Amino acid sequence: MKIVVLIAGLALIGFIGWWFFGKHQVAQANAKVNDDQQVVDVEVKGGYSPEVVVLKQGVPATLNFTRTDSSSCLDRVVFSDFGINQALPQNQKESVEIDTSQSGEFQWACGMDMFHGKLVIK
Ligand SMILES: [Cu+2]
Repeated sequence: MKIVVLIAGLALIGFIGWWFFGKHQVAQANAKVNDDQQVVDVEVKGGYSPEVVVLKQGVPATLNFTRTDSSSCLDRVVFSDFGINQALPQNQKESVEIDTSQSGEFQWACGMDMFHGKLVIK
């Protein structure tokens, strides 16, 4: 009987550890850089995937947003630092051009500022 309790205890500790550390992982993607263009695909479904996009400074960048979520909450994407506020029709790939001349971290959000993503330009 003791061994069962011990195994159950260890399993629980393992589960808590997995849960705890799992929570801290954020989907991140580095842009694929070809010659003088970099492109990242972002899926919009209950948030943004990836949530953090790393871009190379000085290389023109395109983010391709595809909203598969039917929620109207996510039907616009706003990059306030870049003056971008673009509609995202459902199940359609929408390209957003990003000026990468400045390095830094820039947030993007849905039209209501509820869901967020982050650009890291370096
Ligand atoms: Cu929203």
